[in-house]
Amino acid sequence: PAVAMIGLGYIGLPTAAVVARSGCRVVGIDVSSRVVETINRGRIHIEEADLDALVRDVVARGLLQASLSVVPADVFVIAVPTPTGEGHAPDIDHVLAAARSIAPVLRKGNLVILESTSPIGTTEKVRDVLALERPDLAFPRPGSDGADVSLAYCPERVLPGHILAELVGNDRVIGGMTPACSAQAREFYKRFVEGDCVVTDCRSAEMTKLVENAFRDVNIAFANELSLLADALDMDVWEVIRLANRHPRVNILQPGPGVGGHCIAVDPWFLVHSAPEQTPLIRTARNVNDGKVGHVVERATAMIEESKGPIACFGLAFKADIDDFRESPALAVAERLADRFGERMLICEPFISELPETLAGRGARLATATQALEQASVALLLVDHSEFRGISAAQLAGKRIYDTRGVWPRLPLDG
Ligand code: SAJ
Repeated sequence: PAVAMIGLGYIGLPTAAVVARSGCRVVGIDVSSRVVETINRGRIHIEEADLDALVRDVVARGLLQASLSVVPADVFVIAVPTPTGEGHAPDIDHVLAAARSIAPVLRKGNLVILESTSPIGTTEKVRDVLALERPDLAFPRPGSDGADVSLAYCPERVLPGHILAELVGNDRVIGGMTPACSAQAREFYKRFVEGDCVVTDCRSAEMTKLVENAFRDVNIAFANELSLLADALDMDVWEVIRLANRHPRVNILQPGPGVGGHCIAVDPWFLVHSAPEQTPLIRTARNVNDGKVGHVVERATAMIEESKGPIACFGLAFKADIDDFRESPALAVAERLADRFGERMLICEPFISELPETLAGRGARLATATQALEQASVALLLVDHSEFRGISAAQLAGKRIYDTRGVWPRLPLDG
């Protein structure tokens, strides 16, 4: 089949490339002319392992091309951002705009798939938008047969850094508007997915995606709460979690400076927003994780006030070995510390060549890990990038240390 991928971001581009590799002709549509031009040159605009070689190959073979405008196709896949707005309310404007953009080229027999993480009920809203724009076509409704166009919600669930492997290997939830829609969508995913393609209805699929990320957020919040408790009692949270996880039915995730990225820090709000009264735990987990930044700033400030000389901050990204700074707690901590101590701060971040203005403007300087370790009297680990994991006890000796990720060797001087 001919496939149109709407949105060529962190999910859309790798998915388009993998679908193209399976032998489909794919046209990727994006609103950014820079993105379209980059891909048509066989290049990529995001950082993701092995994606550059794959895109170069499928573009060279004529299987993938990018375009600013929507073209007719057999399958339309929508993978556009769904941010939160005022009061953490979900914003599905990009999804509805994508639906409007494909409406004019829709034909009988087409399949429309929504992959964007979305509040429960969004696929039905997409259907209503399409039905309004195309009164000449019959769209599916649960419990009735005979639609001209099929519609399904099939959430992406790939981990940044491992996207290409997980796109193929992970199980996939296929939520059709009707069983016939599910069957058609399943056939599409079977072309490139080696994991199981499990069929359900679209609302269950929408909720499943949100639940997966909320589960992880709640588990990390538990770990972060334990880290506050351990700090209050002057204990080592990493040691306690490591030991507790030796129990066959306990699996606690790792504390850190907070939860970042555009998924786990955002999606649980979609659930809270759809039933605020019923979701105190999910909301509290969000607040615990967001609150961790303040705790780290407070503890680091106390340590910095007791010392003189440069302060080294290791990492700004939202997690290890990633060039993504969206909702990054590490960046938030560094910015808040820079308000008071900017002139003393040396920032190590292997994924940037220039500091953001929020830090540079407050006097902070970019440094290599070696430079920072030579000069600093306080070392603050915010992101466990591979490069920082290798820092030795000898390199840290004589400094005040705050390791928010629990990866550095423990020293007697540990804060
Ligand atoms: N984090 C911790 N402690 C941990 C694990 C993570 O503090 O033990 C922090 C990270 O440092 C980071 C944040 O959580 O700031 C999120 O990182 P992550 O690696 O947990 O997840 P993401 O946001 O990169 O990707 C998640 C994944 N969801 C799940 O694992 C349930 C991925 O499979 C989803 O596809 C993705 O969200 C998405 O797009 O929704």
